[in-house]
Amino acid sequence: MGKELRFPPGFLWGTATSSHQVEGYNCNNDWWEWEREPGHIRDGSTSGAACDWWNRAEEDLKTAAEMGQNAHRFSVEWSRIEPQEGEWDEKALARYRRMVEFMHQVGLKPMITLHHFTNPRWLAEKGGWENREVLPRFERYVAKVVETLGDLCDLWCTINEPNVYAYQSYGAGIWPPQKHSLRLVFRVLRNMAEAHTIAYHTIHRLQPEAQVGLAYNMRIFDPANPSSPLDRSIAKLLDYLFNRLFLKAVTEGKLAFPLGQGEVIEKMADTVDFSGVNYYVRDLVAFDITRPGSFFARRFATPGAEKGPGDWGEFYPEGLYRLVRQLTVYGKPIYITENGCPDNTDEKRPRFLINHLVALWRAIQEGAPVKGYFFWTLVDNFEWAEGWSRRFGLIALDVKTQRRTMRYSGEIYARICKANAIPGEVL
Ligand code: GCO
Repeated sequence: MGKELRFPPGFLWGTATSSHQVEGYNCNNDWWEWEREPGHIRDGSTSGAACDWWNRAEEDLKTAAEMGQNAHRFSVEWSRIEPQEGEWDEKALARYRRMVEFMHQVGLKPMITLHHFTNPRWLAEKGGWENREVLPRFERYVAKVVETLGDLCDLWCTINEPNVYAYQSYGAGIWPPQKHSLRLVFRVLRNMAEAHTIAYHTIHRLQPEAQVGLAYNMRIFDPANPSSPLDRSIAKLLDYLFNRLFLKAVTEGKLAFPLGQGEVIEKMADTVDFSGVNYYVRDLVAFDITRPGSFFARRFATPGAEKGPGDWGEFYPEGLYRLVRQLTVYGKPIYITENGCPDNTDEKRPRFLINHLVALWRAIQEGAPVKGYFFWTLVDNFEWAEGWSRRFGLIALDVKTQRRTMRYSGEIYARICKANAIPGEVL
């Protein structure tokens, strides 16, 4: 048994969710239709009622608060509040207001994500994120949300994981609109960087005191053989393309190659008030001449290391320490906007959670300005193309009955949140 590891006073402890994955019956977005076509979702499932959050959010939020959490990250579903272009669903907006009011009632500070992978169908039909017309449309939507909820929230993530969205939807083509073109990946990323910039300024115009950032997915890429210059170069390239290129744009204000040709974009510089990072895994990277389509990279987990199913990657708690240390150079407050693991039986999650928090604690001891941690996720939810086959919750969900069962990892997290520390006996 070790000595307890304390976190700074006022540290935010939460969980993260996203609208389509939890609310249920989001039938006006691009995922809803796509899920129905055979072959798209691994287990043939659909989001359906999801966690029935549209009706049960309060029940789950109450549980989160009882677990000692004091914050919650969630997303607003664009297709719910603007089901047809330019037509607002005031009832849906009022529902979000009630949800956020409830968060305050039970002591959860809200962090709102404005775009988390799904798009209104009308937007997708007009070319979605490929089409620059998305920019004024996103601006109008963001303004509407901030006008409606701004008095209740001052922590905003504009876009969740632009890098993952662009790659899965336009590169790997395993998410709608299922395209395979690197050219489109970079076009979408450019549009997202501009949309982020516009959202940043729109939010600040309406709410000068707001804290605006992104929830940005970062992965550790280490050379499989550190003494091989080729492995090292490929690992560095992936790190640059995936982890740095987009953040460079929104901090330095210019589109470096291959996002652009180095052009400076007006008002894009310094448009993050905090660094939000979603961290899950590491990949070892080896040069592989047979894989030109994957930047000549073969990616795998350290032999013998704990990893997720399929191509999920290696669980590597030290990576959280390393990323937080890297982000410290931006000089902004840091939030871990997501961290978690696919584990249907909860065998690995308790250790995963504790080890990542120990790594985070170490970074904080060394001066990293980390202000909060959001575990992905509270209740098992609809895992995109993996459907219900991969479970991420601290609480297990029986999808048919909507019954919730607290997992052991949930009990551990509750002890940590309540103590604002990792208690010695769990170390
Ligand atoms: C993400 C996603 C979540 C996923 C989680 C597990 O931002 O990557 O926000 O939607 O469910 O990451 O894969």
